[in-house]
Amino acid sequence: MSDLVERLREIVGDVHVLVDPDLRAPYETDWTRRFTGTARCVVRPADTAEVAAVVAVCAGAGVPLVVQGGNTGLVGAGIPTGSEVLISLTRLAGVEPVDVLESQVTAGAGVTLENLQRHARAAGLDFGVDLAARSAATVGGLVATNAGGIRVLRYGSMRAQVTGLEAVLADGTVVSRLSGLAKDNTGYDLTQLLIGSEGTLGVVTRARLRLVPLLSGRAVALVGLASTEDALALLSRARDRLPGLAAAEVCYADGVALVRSYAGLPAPFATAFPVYLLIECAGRTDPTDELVDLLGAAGEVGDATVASDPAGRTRLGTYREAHTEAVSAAGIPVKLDVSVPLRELPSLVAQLPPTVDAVAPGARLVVWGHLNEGNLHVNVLDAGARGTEVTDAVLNLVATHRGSISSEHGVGRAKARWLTLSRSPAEVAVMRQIKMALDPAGLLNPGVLFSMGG
Ligand code: 2HG
Ligand code: ZN
Repeated sequence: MSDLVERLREIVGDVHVLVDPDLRAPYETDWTRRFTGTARCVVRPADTAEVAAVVAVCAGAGVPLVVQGGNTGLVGAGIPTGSEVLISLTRLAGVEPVDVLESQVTAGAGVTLENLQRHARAAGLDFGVDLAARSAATVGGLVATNAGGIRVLRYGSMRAQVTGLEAVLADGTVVSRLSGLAKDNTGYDLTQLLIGSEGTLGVVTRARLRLVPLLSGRAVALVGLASTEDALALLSRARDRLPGLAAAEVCYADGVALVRSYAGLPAPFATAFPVYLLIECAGRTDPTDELVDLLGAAGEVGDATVASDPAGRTRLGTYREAHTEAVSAAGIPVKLDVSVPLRELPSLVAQLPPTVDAVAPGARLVVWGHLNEGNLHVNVLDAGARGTEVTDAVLNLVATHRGSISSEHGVGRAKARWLTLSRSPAEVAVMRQIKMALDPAGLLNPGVLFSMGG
């Protein structure tokens, strides 16, 4: 056994260094099965001190590292390429008692979103980020990718929830800022720099997180509409008239049909619609009436159904939330996650089918997303060997609409070669300088964000 593996075993214990290919396998392929690679070994440290020691040993040996949380990422950022040691942070699963006065909590990088939500709710509070992968996605991964999800409309993305971080830098140094001060203007904000850096600048080990009020009054409406324009018009009304507006999620007929056959769901309405909008309202009291009033007065609404009981809300939410699973059950998709200014959204939606068809005839396009942020999840099934062409065509189309090539999933390895469609040469140069300053040997997540040699 190599000297490096022996030293890693001394740090974390024999059983937490996985060398056997069968034991490594679950860490080496992503959830979609699209990204796969080989790690020298998988290391499972238990705490910050062990993470720091692992990083220091690898840095001393000049061995690159890949950092992984719940392995729910969608851009290949947590998957090794061959020579790396993979650090899995799932054992950093400790969470401190909720600080109700500050409305904050400190959680380890390995705490799942679901456990964090449960912990906050037990203290009468809630967490401002929610997404479908909640049972496996971890705090460290949410921070590293600046995760978005369905509540961005109300609470902002992960960046807005983090008041401080503890992280291990590329040489093993620990930086810690967990006091959670609401006001703190003392120079560069390293916390915000690390958020969304996709494991390229440091390994997040703990996060101090802001909590939000627990709103038990909830109502969900599924609305059938004729067009994306109508969905935007209804969103605009909802923003104006619904103080409790909590989410506005868009999906389309093809995706809903796929979800229905995957989940065995009935048609939501007697008539089929091209576009569906899921609107959620939340408040301290039941917001059903305000939602029903709005829908009754909105000329765009083709049909609508509203639920305020938990089972009914989940039933309606499934038409939207099961999209990712339904797509994955149908094949290995090309997954793109883009955003454009809202006024560009209808034309982007209209141009996507011919754009994909031109480079991958016969491929199946499934589109859904977070309407308020102009964020579309563009999934393409049956693209065969044309995945790169599909990615290239769609991301270039998005760039012509002044959009972003990654709205919430990150750049990872999947989009690294297209980074310049969203970032100017001057911005990329600054980003590279920051990377050089914090990780001069390029040991943290090589190939993520910046393409290798590019
Ligand atoms: C969602 O909003 C997630 O459903 C996953 O961001 C999107 O699977 C996808 O492409
Ligand atoms: Zn999303």
